[in-house]
Parts: sequence; structure tokens; C-alpha cells
Amino acid sequence: MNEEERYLFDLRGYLVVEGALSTVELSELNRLMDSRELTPPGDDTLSARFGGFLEWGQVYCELLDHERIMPYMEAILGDGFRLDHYYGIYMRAGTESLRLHGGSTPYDPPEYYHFRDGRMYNGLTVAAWNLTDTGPAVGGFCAVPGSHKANYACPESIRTAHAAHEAVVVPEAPAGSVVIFTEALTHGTAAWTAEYQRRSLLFKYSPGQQSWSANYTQPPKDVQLTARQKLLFEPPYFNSRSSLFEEEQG
Ligand SMILES: O=C(O)CCC(=O)C(=O)O
Repeated sequence: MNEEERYLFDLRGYLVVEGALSTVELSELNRLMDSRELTPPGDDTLSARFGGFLEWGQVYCELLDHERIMPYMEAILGDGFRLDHYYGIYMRAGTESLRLHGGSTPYDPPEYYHFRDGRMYNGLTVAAWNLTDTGPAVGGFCAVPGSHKANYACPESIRTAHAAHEAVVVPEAPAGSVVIFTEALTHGTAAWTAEYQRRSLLFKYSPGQQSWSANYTQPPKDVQLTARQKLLFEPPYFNSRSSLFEEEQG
């Protein structure tokens, strides 16, 4: 994470890292998803979710600790973070928006953004891999930049206007990019209008000592994980947590 990225993440609460996936990775992820022949998404948000993709193959599991996100996650969450839960979002033309949620105020204990002793501390943090383009012309992830530090609750007028409000941004995030955001940010989904499917894979990480979810996500049964990937499935605790960044974790 370079100086500019760190500044922008602190300022806005999210970052778009373009070109994080190679063209080979991107086409393999899309090919495997095509091969699953999922029930197409409908109009409502619930029908626009899918899960279980870590079972689909190595290339999906490699996203768990992909070399392009690990330096960002270390800076944002510190060492020892864990996979809290994960799911995918797919949308078709007409799939509805998801309400704006999150934000610094009112305070939500597992979803925080703090700054102490010269570094940031984040609660639940998301790496959302885009397998197709999202952005202002088509919909997808949207957020109120800076709201992870807001001292007032997001007004109903902004929630209602949603992506039509000037405070809400739908960032350009091309296929192959990863959108990293703190759940302390007020964010949601802008309705989908493109003829192609939206395909985003959301990996939600918590700092090592906490869990947002009541269930601890289990590793896939049929895919061999590296030692480091296995560490991401450790339950929450703080003391003597193994480093994700020591050489021997491979
Ligand atoms: O559309 C997105 O990427 C945001 C989704 C989201 O906020 C959620 O699933 O809770």
C-alpha cells in the first residue's frame, strides 16, 4: 500500500485496486462460474447472492490470500486477520439496489474505523473482486466517501435518494479490480442496468480477535489449502496468534 493509497483509504474508507487479477485468472474464475450454471439472479437482493465458491477450485481459494491484497489487508487490519464470511453478488439488468447501511455513527462494535498511535484499526473489512465491470454507468458497489468517520448518522434524505444523491459515489471498478472497503463506511449497491451480469466475490475479513458472524466459516472440503490460507480459518482469539506474513507460512 503506497502513500497515496493509504491516504485515500483513510480519507474515503475504500480503495479500488485495478488490474489485481491477471487476464488468465479472470477468465478462469468466469469460466468456472459459468460451468456451475447457477440459477440466474432475480430482481430482489436476496436472489442476487450466491455462496460456496471456495469449493469450486484452486483459483477461487487463491483469492483468500492473493498477493495483490495481502499488503493492503495487513495495513488495514494488522497481522493475524481471519476470514469472517464470504459470498458472491451477481445481478442482471433490473436487479434492485441494496439500501445504504453502515457508517461511523451510530457506532457498531464489529464495524469500526479507529486511528491510534499512527496507524488505522479496522473492524470487518471487505475485499470485493470484480469479475465484470461495475461503475456509475451500470451500478454495483456504492458508498458515501468519508462516512466511516462521520459524527452524525446518515440522514434519511440521503438514504432515500441513494445513488442519485451527490454524496453517494459508484466508483469505476473494472473487471479484474478489487474494491477494498471498511464496513464502517456507509455503503450499499446501486441497481444494475447493464445487459451483462454483475459478478463480484466478497471476502469479509475480521481482525484476529473478533467475529462478526455467529458461525465460523469452515475451509473448503475438496480444495487443498496452503498453510497460510488455513490460518485464515482460525477461530477468533488474540493471544499468540500466528503471523500470516512469516516466510514459513508460504
Ligand atoms: O454491492 C456491493 O458491493 C455492496 C454489497 C453490500 O454492502 C452487502 O452485501 O452488504
